[in-house]
Amino acid sequence: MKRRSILSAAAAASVALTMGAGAAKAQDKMTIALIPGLTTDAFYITMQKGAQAAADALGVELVFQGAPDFNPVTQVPVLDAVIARAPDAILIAPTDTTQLIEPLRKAHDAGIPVITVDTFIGTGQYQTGAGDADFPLAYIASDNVLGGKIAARALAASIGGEGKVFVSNVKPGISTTDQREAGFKQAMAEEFPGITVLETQFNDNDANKAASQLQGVLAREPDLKGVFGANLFSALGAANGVQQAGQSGVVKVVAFDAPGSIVDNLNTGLVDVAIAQHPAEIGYFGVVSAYAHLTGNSIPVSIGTGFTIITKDNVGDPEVAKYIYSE
Ligand code: T6T
Repeated sequence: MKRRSILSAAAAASVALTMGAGAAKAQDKMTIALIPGLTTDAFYITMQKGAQAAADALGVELVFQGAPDFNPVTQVPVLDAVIARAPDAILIAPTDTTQLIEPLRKAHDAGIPVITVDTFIGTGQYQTGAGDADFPLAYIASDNVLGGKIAARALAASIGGEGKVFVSNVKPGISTTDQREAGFKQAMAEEFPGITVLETQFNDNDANKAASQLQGVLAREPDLKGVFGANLFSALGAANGVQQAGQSGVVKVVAFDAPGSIVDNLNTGLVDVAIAQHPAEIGYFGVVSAYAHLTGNSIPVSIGTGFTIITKDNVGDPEVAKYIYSE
């Protein structure tokens, strides 16, 4: 009898605890973490704004936590700290296709759904049952191969279809910039036989390094016609290098990404074309997708967002200028 009453008291306490936890949970806001490639990049700041807009609309708490540079060595500890806080879902721009697989698997094994935004792990083919990196639920990003092809066509048009060009890029192993370079080279090879693509210069996301590399290439190849800057810092640096060499408007620059400074660069003719991604859209649909999954809905495994091509001629149009990134 005594034993029975202790058991039933324990059972009652456990029910009360469960109900208490449930009631507390119902009042708690759902928490979605967004881990960018780095925190001080206008691209990810704009993505955060889009994510926040969706979070506000859905009554979700958004946590934005990242590292100061684009590097798996600094991103993984941030991810570990986020996993320890047990958010309801993680949105992340992984900084390396292979080095983030195992760290992200920890989140997956802990029951935290993972969606990658901007960049992917593995091949970016998720939920296939194949390979060791198919566990994220979805990938939301620009079509970066297409972006590279658009850049090639724009640069080819700027230089009249002939001459030497090169790609200023970050480092191998980043899905987005690898795909842009691949798309650029593919379009050049297939569509512009008069153009020679020189060896890619890798700048580690350092605009100063990209500027001095541009000048190094120009010293070796004085008839250089153009450069494709494959992300914000590569493009900014390559354009600065062209300017420092006194070659503004002579060596043509096609820039991926559209920070505020691109407006001046387009207007002065230092940059011919800027390919703006739609990072706010990526962040918005990242949060909406996580929310849909967490509330029992199925979600698309891949969502592609668009580009806006910005030139001197259209940068004054508010419908175009709205795609310039927030700082
Ligand atoms: O180009 C974006 C992003 O898409 C890429 O993955 C990394 O670089 C940027 O953040 C721009 O700096």
